[in-house]
Amino acid sequence: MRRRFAVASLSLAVVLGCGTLPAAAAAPADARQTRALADTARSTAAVNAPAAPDVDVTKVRAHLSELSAIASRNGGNRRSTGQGYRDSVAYVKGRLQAAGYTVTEQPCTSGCTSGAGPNLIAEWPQGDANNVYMFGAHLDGVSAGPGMNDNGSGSAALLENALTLAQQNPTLRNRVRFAWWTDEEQGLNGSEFYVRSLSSTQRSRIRAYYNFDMVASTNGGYFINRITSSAAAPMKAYWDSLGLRPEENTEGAGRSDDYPFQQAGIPTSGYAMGAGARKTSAQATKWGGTAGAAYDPCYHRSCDTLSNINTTGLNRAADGIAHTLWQQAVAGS
Ligand code: DTR
Ligand code: ZN
Ligand code: ZN
Repeated sequence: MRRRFAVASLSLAVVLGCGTLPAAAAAPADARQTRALADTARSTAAVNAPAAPDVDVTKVRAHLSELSAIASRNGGNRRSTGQGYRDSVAYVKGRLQAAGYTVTEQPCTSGCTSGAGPNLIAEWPQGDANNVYMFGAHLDGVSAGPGMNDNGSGSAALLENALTLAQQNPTLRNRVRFAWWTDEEQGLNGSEFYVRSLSSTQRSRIRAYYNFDMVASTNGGYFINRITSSAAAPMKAYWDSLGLRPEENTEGAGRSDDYPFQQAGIPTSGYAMGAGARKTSAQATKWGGTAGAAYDPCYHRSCDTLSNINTTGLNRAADGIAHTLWQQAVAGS
């Protein structure tokens, strides 16, 4: 997908005050404030960011196949306390390191289930470290099954985005950090530990956190967390450009790893296609699928396998992550 987004440059013009803040410019103090605002906007938002590359959904599916094989070798699951989770961490870490990332395993030393494996954090060493855009997904699953949609889907879409960024290596204006969380299924424990581990200065550098949990539901919808927020704007612009008419992720509110960031006052958004809640008839008319049935009929079940993946939805999420990352962090002309 290689489109230019008029909507992004329009809203940037408003932020920069291109002819839109005349009153503020009149008084010297306000002029200083206006300049400061413009400087902030210039340092955080990409001006004419180049179009994001297409993220290859075949490669995203290949990561899912690896996670599926890992579950098969380890009793059929990737729960945070098991070898299936630790092998998942090793797989993602190995791929990231081979691509040139600085990767950190963060042991969860409080609040996690006893024996839970670590969070995995990877930062691309380019761009302004004072302006961090963070993208995360939980890598653990439930005990009942291999957890392909929940949340191999978000984990794999994120991994292929990280590898695509490394391969393209564009000039970055802002910093990009990726996270794969442990122990989400027992209470958002890994992400909560991470947010608690940050100093207030480190927290204030995170301009937005984007979460990806269940982005390939077979009877899914197109949901965006905090859809009207400015953090959500590039996520929404991309799905709007595909004519998907996304809705607020009401089902997932407070139920995934964006919540600890939100509670800490960090802007959040993300994509989801839905879990155990049922699709309405209006949604089935808009998006197709079965009204009255769960968005993901295999939610937290043993049938959450490779067959439980909506490849079209997965592709749209992976490409929208790239669009958002490019808009927020890649340098423009
Ligand atoms: N993914 C779920 C949390 C969850 C429940 N409903 C939704 C809807 C959309 C996204 C996420 C969720 C879990 O981890 O169990
Ligand atoms: Zn989940
Ligand atoms: Zn779950």
